[in-house]
Amino acid sequence: MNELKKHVVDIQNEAFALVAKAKTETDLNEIEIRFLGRKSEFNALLKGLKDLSSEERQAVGPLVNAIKQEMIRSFAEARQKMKLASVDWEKDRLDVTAPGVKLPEGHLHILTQVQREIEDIFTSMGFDIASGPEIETEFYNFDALNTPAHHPARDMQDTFYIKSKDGQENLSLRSQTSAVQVRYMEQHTPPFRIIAPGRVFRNEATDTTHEHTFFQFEALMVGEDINVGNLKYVAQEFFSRFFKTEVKIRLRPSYFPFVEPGFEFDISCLSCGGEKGCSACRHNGWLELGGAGMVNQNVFVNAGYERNRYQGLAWGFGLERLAMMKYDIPDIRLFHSGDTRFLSQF
Ligand code: FA5
Repeated sequence: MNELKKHVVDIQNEAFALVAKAKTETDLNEIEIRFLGRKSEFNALLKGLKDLSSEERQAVGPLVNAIKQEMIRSFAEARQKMKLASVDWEKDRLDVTAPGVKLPEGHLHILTQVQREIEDIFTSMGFDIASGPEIETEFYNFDALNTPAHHPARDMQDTFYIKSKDGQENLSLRSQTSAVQVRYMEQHTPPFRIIAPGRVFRNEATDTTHEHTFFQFEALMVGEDINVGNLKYVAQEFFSRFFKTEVKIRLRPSYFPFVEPGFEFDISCLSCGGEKGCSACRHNGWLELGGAGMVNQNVFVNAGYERNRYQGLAWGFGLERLAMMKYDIPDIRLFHSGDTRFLSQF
């Protein structure tokens, strides 16, 4: 029995000696097959254990198994050493000071950027920011704004109506941010100045300048001595800062039921400065921007104010149209297209 033990240890020593001398992985593979392979002497010894008496098996079995594990470990260790020896430390060195790979990152949508810019300019002029719901009652969207059910001006804006569950309220997707006016006035006493940016909806066919879902912002300034001069000044200041160039303002008489007098609002052409006219302004020197006017006294009464106590100015502009002018964007439908080739430019 002792002879068998000695023989197993001899095999182990021989294997270890050869492993120590091995130069390449191929050498190691050969030695491994010779000592631990299916046809190896060691394997035959292992298989032969079952023919021994149980006492003999108990005497040598654990030793043979331990030696097998030792040999397996020594092959793995030798392979690991060879691998480390083959690394070119200079070439494969990790330069921890090298700049990393920049991952693509998201950014604010161009309309959000423009909206924030508008908010910054107005808040720096002392305006607060107000908001109202996108699903609006007919009262705030039309009636309170001096546009009752039978009024022909309702046809100016094609509205998406919504059936309310209880049939009590006539709900619609608001067609203009002017809907915020009376909501705000019911809660506040003049003097105040606010802007109300937000999403509006109109049931209309889309083209390069019309969307069914778009953004507007309303400006509303109410006090005891507000006049059209304030409107012109605030507008001139805003547009010059927004477009970063001196802009002239032109008001043309127009009609909106909630203002009196009412105006269409033009700014001098950004491309030609309004001097000579160009293709951007259809050769007339002016760009049409939105509606404005002095708040109709009926609107104040609907908000609970005393008639003729206050005066106010109001205007409403399309946010996309402003962004299109500033960044020379040819088609309004690009904003909501989700096309990253467009969006990543801003
Ligand atoms: C109004 O919505 C009035 N509430 C504006 C107003 C406010 C007048 C306060 C007086 C006092 P209008 O329907 O013209 O007006 O729209 C105003 C602006 O919204 C337009 O000049 C345009 O810039 C933008 N706009 C209107 N319809 C669309 C549309 N379908 N797609 C994109 N922008 C639009």
